[in-house]
Amino acid sequence: MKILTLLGFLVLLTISQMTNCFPGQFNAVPTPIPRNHLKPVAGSNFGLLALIIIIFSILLTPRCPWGYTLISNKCGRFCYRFEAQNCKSWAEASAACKGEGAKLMKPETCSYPLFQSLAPKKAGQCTDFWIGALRTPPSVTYVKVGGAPLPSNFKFWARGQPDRAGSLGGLQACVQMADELEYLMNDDGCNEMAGYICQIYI
Ligand SMILES: [Ca+2]
Repeated sequence: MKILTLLGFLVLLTISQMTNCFPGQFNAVPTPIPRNHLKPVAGSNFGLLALIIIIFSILLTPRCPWGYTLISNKCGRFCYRFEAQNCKSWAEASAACKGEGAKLMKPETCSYPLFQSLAPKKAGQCTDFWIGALRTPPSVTYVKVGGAPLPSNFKFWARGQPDRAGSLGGLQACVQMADELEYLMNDDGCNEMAGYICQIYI
């Protein structure tokens, strides 16, 4: 919207220069312009307008950081990056994303199928991927990064998950896309080592 407002202003400014008047002045009696002066002036202003539009479009268009891919879908515009070589704990993965100005991928209905389809192709040394959701035991409620609740009946949980399993009793508290569960969601121990997905909304 800011870009449109700016471009609108620039168009108005250029038109006003070409016509020698501003909004509200169009009803004034026009001053005859010598024919031999009109064409060069209009041409130079259009060229200037085009140049300004190109420069501002380049400067103001949001871009993804290096290594990220831009996606625009029902969720909005965002950049994402899979990390499948440096396996980390959930907290380490979250810190790594923050260091890049991103967050762990937020599980949302509008984007989960995309990530689910990409995950098998992105898998490397790490085959599971941490995403942006966890709970704080003894609470059994999962939350997404940002604090919104992630219901236990969210449609992308794998069958039987979240089970809050763990050898010490219910310690699974961090959410991943699990290779062995067709990249549906599983809660796992937060210190397990896995890949991760960083995401930036722009
Ligand atoms: Ca589990």
